Amino acid sequence: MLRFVTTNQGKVREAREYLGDGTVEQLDFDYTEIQADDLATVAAHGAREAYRHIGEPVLVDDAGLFVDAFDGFPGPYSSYVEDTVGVERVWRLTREEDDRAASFKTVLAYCDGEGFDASPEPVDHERRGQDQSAEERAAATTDDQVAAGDLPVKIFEGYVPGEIVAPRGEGGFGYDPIFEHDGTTFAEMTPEEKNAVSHRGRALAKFGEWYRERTE
Ligand code: ITT
Ligand code: NA
Repeated sequence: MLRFVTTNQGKVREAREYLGDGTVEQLDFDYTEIQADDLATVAAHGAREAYRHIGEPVLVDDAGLFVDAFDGFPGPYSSYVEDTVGVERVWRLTREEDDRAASFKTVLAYCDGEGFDASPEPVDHERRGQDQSAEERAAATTDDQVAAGDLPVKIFEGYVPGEIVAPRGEGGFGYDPIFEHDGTTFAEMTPEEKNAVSHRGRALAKFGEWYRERTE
């Protein structure tokens, strides 16, 4: 059984919607979120720690909201900013800007203690995501990768562009009410509708395809 390592029920709902009900179990383990300015480094670290803790296959999901006008802030600090500034005030800050473009990104990090076949070139995650436009970031989120480090960790990324708007909708979680994609906020979508276009849905799609082959 695959353990989805998160304290966030919303993420688990979306993963189940995507991967199927009986395939994932939540592991409510609060791994150490190291201070790093990119999601993949944080997620890979978390996956190793969670795997060492439980000794079974784990999937960690580290996500962030990147506001273009703020050079990608809050990005890897999205959780902290939600708790301190709050979603409503992120909207009010962004409202002052002419450019309200933003994007969501998810990094899934998988670890089962084994190595991986045909590993692609390791990515220098420290350098990624900085000084990049939304287009460049989108282009950078295509391939799965193996993170450098002691225990092998496989990385899958998902990205979705959108715009920050006044809060609308009751569904979803986190920043969903202020994130609009194609005229609809994520909080106005059903979980299936959100998964069909979201950062997490895209990352889960790549992961799911790969994982089914690995476990066949
Ligand atoms: P875990 O680390 O335990 O998985 P978390 O909620 O802290 O749970 P993240 O660090 O990945 O997860 O999330 C960063 C922030 O972004 C946090 O405030 C989330 O609520 C928010 N977030 C993540 N995915 C989101 C999504 O799909 N829609 C809206 N907000 C999201
Ligand atoms: Na977190």
